[in-house]
Amino acid sequence: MVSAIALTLLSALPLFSAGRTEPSTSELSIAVFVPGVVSGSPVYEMLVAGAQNAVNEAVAAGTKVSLTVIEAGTRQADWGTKMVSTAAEGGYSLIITSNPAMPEIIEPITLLFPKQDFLVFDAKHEGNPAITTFRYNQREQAYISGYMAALVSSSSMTHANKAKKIGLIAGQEYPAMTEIILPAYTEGARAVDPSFEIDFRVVGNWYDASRGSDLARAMQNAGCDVIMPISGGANQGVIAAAKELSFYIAWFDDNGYGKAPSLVISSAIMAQEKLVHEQVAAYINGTLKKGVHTTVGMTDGYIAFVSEDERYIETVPLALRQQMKAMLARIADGSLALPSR
Ligand code: RBF
Repeated sequence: MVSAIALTLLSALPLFSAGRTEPSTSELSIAVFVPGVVSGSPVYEMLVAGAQNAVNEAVAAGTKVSLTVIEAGTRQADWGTKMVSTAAEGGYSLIITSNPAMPEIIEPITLLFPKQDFLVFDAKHEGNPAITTFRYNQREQAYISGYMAALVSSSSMTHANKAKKIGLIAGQEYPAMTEIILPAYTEGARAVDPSFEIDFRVVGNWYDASRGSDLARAMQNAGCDVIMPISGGANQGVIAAAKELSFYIAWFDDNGYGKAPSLVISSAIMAQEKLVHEQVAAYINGTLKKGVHTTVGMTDGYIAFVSEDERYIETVPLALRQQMKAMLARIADGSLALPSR
């Protein structure tokens, strides 16, 4: 039995059922299945917020729709059974989730519950009418991160060293990481200077902040002056190490300039909150295009670099910001094409 956890950060409590809801037949009931924990993971915080916003809006407009958030926890071996129980409850017209591993977990479940619709973000899957997927062009997202990281690492900024070396800490090794994010981060850095080396390390889970901190320390010791953490709750440990040892952070997924002021040198964001909001609203209105995959990116506004933030302007010198701006303009005008692999 899956437990639904009430997240206190969500304000519209009447819309958020802490336990199992028994919707009337005229009522839409939507579940957000979080494969992990929400707190500390930008992708999941945006997932929940986007769904909540869409439901709030629909309710304000008089539509009967409820939202349940289910945190499946960090034991990934349990996600399949937890997803089966969520579908077996039968009360949810739509189950929403997010991460590249979910379609494979859901695929066999669609055979058991053929009427159940699934909407999966940050994932790609085709050919199953019950599974709708959206992913972001993470080649663009990671390229712009690597570019800014290398600009800072090559600069005369206070905490930059002479080594042409930057780091990336991942929660786990998974195909989107090893085939898209890491290669594109490297590609972006080497566009600044081909001699850049990337120190890539893996936490082994998405929550161990003390291991995140240990890895970051070892990496700084090995010459990394900029580190990009993509490790969920373990990111906290990387930030703590950055504050203590003074190295720079390249933030990924949402705006992270507030995480460690004067040390966070970039925020390469995916507009997951906006996309989830739009697609859940489309589902509620009956206009969601089901059973198809869509990739969104920079030209349509779902990948962006946050440059209009005072903390970025104060931290990163003008000359570097101008180089970054010129590179972003080349992506925008099509002269630098970074199609997702
Ligand atoms: N990202 C997080 O921030 N928190 C997580 O708990 C998390 N769990 C993941 C579990 C699996 C199996 C996979 C494949 C990815 C996970 N991610 C997680 C990474 C996330 O999907 C995405 O790749 C990164 O946030 C970069 O955009």
